[in-house]
Amino acid sequence: ENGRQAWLRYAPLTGSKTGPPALPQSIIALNATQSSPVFTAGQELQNGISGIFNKHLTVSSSHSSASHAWSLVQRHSSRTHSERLLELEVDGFWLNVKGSAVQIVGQSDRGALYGAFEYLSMLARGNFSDVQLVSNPAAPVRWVNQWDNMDGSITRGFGGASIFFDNGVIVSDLTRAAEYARLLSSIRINAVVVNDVNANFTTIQPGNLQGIGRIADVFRPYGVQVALALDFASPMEFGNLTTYDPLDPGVIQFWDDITENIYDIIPDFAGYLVKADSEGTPGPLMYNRTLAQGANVFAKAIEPFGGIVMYRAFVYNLLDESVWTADRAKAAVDFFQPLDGQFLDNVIIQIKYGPIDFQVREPAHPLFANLLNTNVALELQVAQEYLGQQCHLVYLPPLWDTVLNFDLRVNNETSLVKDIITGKRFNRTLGGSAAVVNVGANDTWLGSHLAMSNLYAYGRLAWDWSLQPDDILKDWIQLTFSQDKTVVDTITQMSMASWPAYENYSGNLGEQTLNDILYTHFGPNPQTLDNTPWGQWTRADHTTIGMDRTVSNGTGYSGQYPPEVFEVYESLEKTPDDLVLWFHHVNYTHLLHSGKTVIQHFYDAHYEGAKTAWSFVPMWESLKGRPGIDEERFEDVLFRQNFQAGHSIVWRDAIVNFYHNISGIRDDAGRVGNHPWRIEAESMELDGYELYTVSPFETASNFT
Ligand code: BDP
Repeated sequence: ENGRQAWLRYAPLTGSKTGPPALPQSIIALNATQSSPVFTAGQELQNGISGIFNKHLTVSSSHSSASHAWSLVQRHSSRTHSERLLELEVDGFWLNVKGSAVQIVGQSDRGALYGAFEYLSMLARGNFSDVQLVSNPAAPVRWVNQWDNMDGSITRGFGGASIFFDNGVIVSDLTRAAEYARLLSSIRINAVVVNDVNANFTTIQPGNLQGIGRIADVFRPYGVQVALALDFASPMEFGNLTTYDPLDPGVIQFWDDITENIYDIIPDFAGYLVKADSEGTPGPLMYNRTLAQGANVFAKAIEPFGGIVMYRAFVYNLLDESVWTADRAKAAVDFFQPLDGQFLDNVIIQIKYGPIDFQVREPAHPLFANLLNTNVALELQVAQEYLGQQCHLVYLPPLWDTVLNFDLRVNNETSLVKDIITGKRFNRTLGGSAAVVNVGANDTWLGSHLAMSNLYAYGRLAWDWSLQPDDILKDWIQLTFSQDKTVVDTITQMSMASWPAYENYSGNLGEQTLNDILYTHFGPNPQTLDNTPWGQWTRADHTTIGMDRTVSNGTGYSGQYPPEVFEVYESLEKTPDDLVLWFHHVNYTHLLHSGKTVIQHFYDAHYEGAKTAWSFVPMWESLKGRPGIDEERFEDVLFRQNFQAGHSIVWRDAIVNFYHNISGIRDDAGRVGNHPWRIEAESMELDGYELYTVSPFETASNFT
């Protein structure tokens, strides 16, 4: 059990009380050509049933006399099937289980495959009930973004090298790419951007485009389409033009030609992702063109082929010194709101969940409330860049939930972020989500078995944003480990406690993640937060802390929200504790709604968070030998939980010492600076070690 099969293990059922269900005699995959997802569905059902029940079923592609069969069809015909099929929307499926007679009908080829995966998921979880289920996606765009680079590295990759690229080209062995497509398809992801947003023009050079075509070929049987991130300056860097001005006829021609080449090789190519004018990347602003003019060049080129353009809202000028003193959180609305309505219909603005950058807590991005005539999508990060880099267990859906279910009150009406991104709130036809995923060549994919719950949950949510984080988790645990109640309950408890714990020991009250912002984005380094162009500011001094983002006294960010939300955030009194330092600059002695002072909250939260992380070790240990908890994965997870437990103490002590030193305010509970049981490195005598000045000093064992 090395984790490579993730949640698609199809292991024999353990801990199930009921016997096996009445199983059909054969599988009929109707109209299935070899590279079609319907064909894949037949294979997957065959493998799944064989793994779970040790029963081998034949697969055929035409109707036979078998009465107990699965039929998979590409498109429904209302003559032959129930009325409910009329409810199917794009990519939807119908699953009809009546004992041993099972029908799976997809609205499209991949819909049929989704239905097969759904049926297998039920069986693998020991759910043998009859169902009649119509399932449709919340939105058409359910993408993942790889941040893989052509040299084989992965930006913020913590799970090994790229499964797509090496040494400037596409790898010859795409076995892992096909396995990844299988995982994605089982959670109904329909497209992957295979290269990093900080794109390199070499990806679209002819030789590499052929390679991208090979990736598309291994993805196709799983109904997953390929998309590419573009380098805005390619016309100059590779097209030999003297400009990349989006309105220049030569540049327009360049993108038209590239697009045509791509579709020649990949007829079902999904579209482009564009990071422009962001952190120093080239973009239309270079030529005083608007972001809409930039986006629309790609949109026009790709429109005849049915492709779309995901244009990222993560636009700010890192080199502009004024962002150091102004407020980067405001940049996206400042840039995009005036352009609302100017983007073509096949452009989607891809917006991170918060206005800074995947922090442990951020308010919902105000841009969601400012684009009423433009398609939008949500950008999440399965990669735990700021959230422990897969060395810490942090189950992310509870964090995502704070944004998805946030009511932005646009025009004083209910406007949940989840209804805005699906297009429902403002009647847009295109919308959805993308998640940054850093799977790599490691057998565990993400470098950590437990981190895979985040990828699984992302797909499930992208299909249905109303699902509850703990329900998704339980499905994942059953598929990944077993149905054993102790296993399910324990991992659920650990996972659900993990994001609050991480927030407690890494950055509270909306100060963001207090980690090393200059380089690693890992581990505590609160000193690096202020005065950087990245805008993760806390504005802490000896007596006060927090960023005043009010209209009355601060940066004016709170004014980017609709009136009802603005009124809450503008007021120190009304702002919830968990975002108070995001919006307000207060004394360390300011009393929170909880009745604690800010500084005492820091101290308590850090001790509590570390204690929770610590408790994960005995919880995990208690699962040793239980059904589904094999030795290999047990040891691997234990190693990581021990690391997290230790590192949470590093976090705790670094942060509480930092604020203790800077504020000079003592901890009511007398813990900070008081470690009677601790053996300092300085008191040890070890051969071969020498003293070293640790920076920042707060992370050292005894300040030296
Ligand atoms: C930041 C990452 C950086 C990405 C950037 C982005 O550190 O590597 O390029 O986000 O989203 O969080 O473009």
